[in-house]
Amino acid sequence: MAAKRSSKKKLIIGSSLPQIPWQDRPDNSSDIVWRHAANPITDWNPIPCGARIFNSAVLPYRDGFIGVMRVDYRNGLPHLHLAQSRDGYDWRVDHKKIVWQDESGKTVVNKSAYDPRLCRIGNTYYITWCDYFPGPSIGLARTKDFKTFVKMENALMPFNRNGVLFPRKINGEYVLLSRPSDSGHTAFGDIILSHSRDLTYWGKHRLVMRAGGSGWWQGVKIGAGPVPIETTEGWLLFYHGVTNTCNGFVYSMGATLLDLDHPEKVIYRTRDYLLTPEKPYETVGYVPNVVFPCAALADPDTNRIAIYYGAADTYTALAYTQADELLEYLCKNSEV
Ligand code: BMA
Repeated sequence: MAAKRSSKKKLIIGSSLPQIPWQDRPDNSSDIVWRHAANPITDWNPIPCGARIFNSAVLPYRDGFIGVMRVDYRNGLPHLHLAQSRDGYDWRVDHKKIVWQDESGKTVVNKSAYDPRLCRIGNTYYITWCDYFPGPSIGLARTKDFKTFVKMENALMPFNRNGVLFPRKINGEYVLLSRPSDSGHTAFGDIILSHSRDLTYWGKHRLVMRAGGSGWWQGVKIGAGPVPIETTEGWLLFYHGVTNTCNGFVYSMGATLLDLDHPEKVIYRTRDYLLTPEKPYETVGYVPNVVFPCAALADPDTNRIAIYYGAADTYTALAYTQADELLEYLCKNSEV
């Protein structure tokens, strides 16, 4: 799995990541996105207090990787736990949940927290997640050392899910993607973005993409996945698209390319899904038929991208793609 260096045109903007988790596409596959052969990388009851770890966030940190994991407890409530890994596959997950403090250092108690995303802006790491306000809303916290976590003002009020920050300011402002929803298993949802100068007050809301399109896989609702990857061609955003069946929702993954300076402008959007529940760990579990991407690692030197996704609300799994092939595919197979 050692990274082979490549002479391909560099598309991804960012720091080299030679230790990116990686497997070449299997010889018998022509898929644009392919699964890690040893999926899933977490199993049922992974830590004493936790029944399942899935829909989790990962970033490179020091000489390995750091994770903010969604851990669902045996009482059904989700919480966020810190995790560390040398290789991105084998995770040491803290047995205690992350403790937040407010700006004055006082402990903040959360009823629940789920679907985290982890975003580095400069030397600060921001966590966004679905917070209990009451009702789902976008929680926001920062840390510099993964020891002290400052819970900031909630970015957006209920009901809202899938808050995802861009990894740098755009035109001098922070930008946050989100998906306004209801308090339950929302049967609608579009991706919008909001701007802020100080990460406290958010406004200038813009519609990015609506659910729907020519296929059914993203017809009910869509939501941003991992933190967008900056490329020379635009922001590459993986997202989930949901369809409804007689047996309930099915969550698949697509991708879109957003304009670098005006990310509410969609350049391309996948017509067909890139990943849909097929494997037993995706089709069978606590909630069957879910693939839910929450993190992506990218290596500019090789155009490699590793995507972490939750499978069946039970497992953590990995998939891979090549940025150059994916962008070409997006261009040729776009809704837009
Ligand atoms: C969504 C979120 C996700 C979950 C998905 C499928 O509404 O709650 O955390 O993976 O449903 O159950």
